[in-house]
This record gives sequence, C-alpha cells and structure tokens, in this order.
Amino acid sequence: MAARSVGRRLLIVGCIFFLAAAAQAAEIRVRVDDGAGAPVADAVLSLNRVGGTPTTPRKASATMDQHDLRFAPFVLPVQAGTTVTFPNSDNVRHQVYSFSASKRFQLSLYTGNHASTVLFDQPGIVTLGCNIHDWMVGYVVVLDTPYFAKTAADGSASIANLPAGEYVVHLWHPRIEDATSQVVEQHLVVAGAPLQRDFHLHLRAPDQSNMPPAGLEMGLGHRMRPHGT
Ligand SMILES: [Cu+2]
Repeated sequence: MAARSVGRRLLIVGCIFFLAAAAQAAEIRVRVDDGAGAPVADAVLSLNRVGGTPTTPRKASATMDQHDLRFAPFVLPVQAGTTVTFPNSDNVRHQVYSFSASKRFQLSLYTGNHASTVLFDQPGIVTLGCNIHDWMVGYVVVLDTPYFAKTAADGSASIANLPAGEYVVHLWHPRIEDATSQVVEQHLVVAGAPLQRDFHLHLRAPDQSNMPPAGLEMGLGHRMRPHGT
C-alpha cells in the first residue's frame, strides 16, 4: 500500500510539472506581406532559442515530389538531420541536382516510384534544379532548429508549443533581397501568452518560377496519358 501511495504522489507531482511546463509553452502566429499589403507565401519562419543547447537532430523524413513538371512543394523547410525522399509523380524522367554548398548531389535520371533519398545534415539553403527541365527550381531550407513553419497563400504561419524562453526570429524567402535569411526580431520573449506578429519582406522580381512554359504542363505531365493506353 505504501509503495502504491508513493507512486500516486509521484504521478501527481509529475502531472503538476507537466502542466506547469505546458502553461509556459506558447504559440506564435505571423502574417508576412511584401510591404505593400500583398501576402507573401512560401516564406520560412524559424526561431532559434537564445542560449539554448543545440537540439539533437530528430530522425525525420520529408518529401519533395516532382509533379506536373514542377517541384512540389516549391519550398520545403526541414530540420538538419532530415532525410528527404524524391519521388517522381510524372510520366517523364527527371534528374534532380543541387550545386549548393551545404548539400551537393545529383540523383540518377528516373521515372516512377524509384524515390531516391538524400540526407540533409548541414543547415543552409539548398537550391534544387532538374537537368531535363530548365524552369524547375525548388528549395530545401535546412534549419538548425525544430521551431519553423512556412507561410500559406494568405501569408500566415504559426508555430505551436514553443517552450518559454528568448528567441531570434528569422524569415527566408526564395526572392529575399539578401541571400541569407533575415533576422526580423532579435529578442522575442516567449512566456506563455500567444504571440502575434506582422512582418514585411521586400522581394526581388521573380527570375525562375518553377512553372513550366504554357501548354507544356498538360502535354507532358502525368495527368494526360497518351491516347490508346
Ligand atoms: Cu525535370
């Protein structure tokens, strides 16, 4: 009986600690625009904890598809240590490569569910291209933090369950004027209350869009099969 009583007390103490920790965690919601009010999609929001010990990269996986002659998604944020799978959902061959310093690779030319995998172990921006289709461009944004999110079409993003503490807030976008991510807030204090922020990113004009030339997408993409098959 005594052992059971001690066990129950430990359980209660554990629950109190858990609730206290949960009460300190908070959510941040952001909205990103271009400075003229237009929402910015595909911006990567990341928060690095000040003074925190670097987190051990979790064994995570993610997918960068090739679909309708485009990379899908256009921007894929991952934590360093993530293995990314590259399937091909088109019925034409693609050959994915990167010349970026933090991860140089070239996959073999392939179709179908060959699905090569690449480990992204160094933080940095990895720009993807395809040797067959010049317009294809995609980005794997490798981050040294587990706290990140990508803005939706309306420019919004959120990160839940942020532990209490102080953070540096970064934003990155493929058309950011500075090639590296911008620090948009140096001392963000998370103390349990939800946070809301509006950020402005000034973007360069698009150079490469990941969009196939008009008409080509339906002619070569997976959706249209040759007649008689
Ligand atoms: Cu391709």
